[in-house]
Amino acid sequence: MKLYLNKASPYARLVLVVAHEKGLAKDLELVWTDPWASEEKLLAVTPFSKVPALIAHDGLPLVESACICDYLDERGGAPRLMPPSGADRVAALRKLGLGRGLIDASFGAVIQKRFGGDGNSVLFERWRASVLRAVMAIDRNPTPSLSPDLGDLVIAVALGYLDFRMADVKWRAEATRLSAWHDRVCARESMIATAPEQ
Ligand SMILES: N[C@@H](CCC(=O)N[C@@H](CS)C(=O)NCC(=O)O)C(=O)O
Repeated sequence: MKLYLNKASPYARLVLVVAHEKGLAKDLELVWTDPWASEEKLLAVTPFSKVPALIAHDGLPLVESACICDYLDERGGAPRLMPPSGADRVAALRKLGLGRGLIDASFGAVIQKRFGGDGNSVLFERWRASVLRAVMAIDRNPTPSLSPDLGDLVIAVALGYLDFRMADVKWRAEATRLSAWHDRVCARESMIATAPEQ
């Protein structure tokens, strides 16, 4: 399988974390690309020129991080990162929704600042406010687990992205329990191996 990615993307990092957790990292050929440059090699795989994108085991492309994570979770066999049913699944979905929302809001704010021209734009302020509210909503939930399911991993990646790209958001002072959990979950091999870079 081929994974198209870059070193700063939280969406690509999530897919790579899942691959590590499922023991599939060794089966991935990593293709580093700049999605903003709309390179031919990436456009041949995805019409959106976004990372992550995967060439799956059948030789065909798969896009969108949620779809790729689902595919890898099934392909890597049991135990599943996404609980199949019951209260565990609902809890994982709850975390997944908040974690994905946090990635979307923080990535949106970062991109707005980079391409929107005016860092104080309405959209930037709106997404930044969502980021702060989302961290507090996650902190109000039961502490994420150190035997992480997919929801926990999304939250770990989302908070890592805040540290990487929005260091001015002092979330650790506001959410100390979550901060302590994040330090510990970041000691996992999957998180160390995928730490973001400029
Ligand atoms: N919904 C997509 C979002 C992927 C995404 O926006 N990736 C960014 C990098 S973090 C990208 O490639 N952006 C290039 C662009 O929007 O043109 C997913 O979950 O995979």
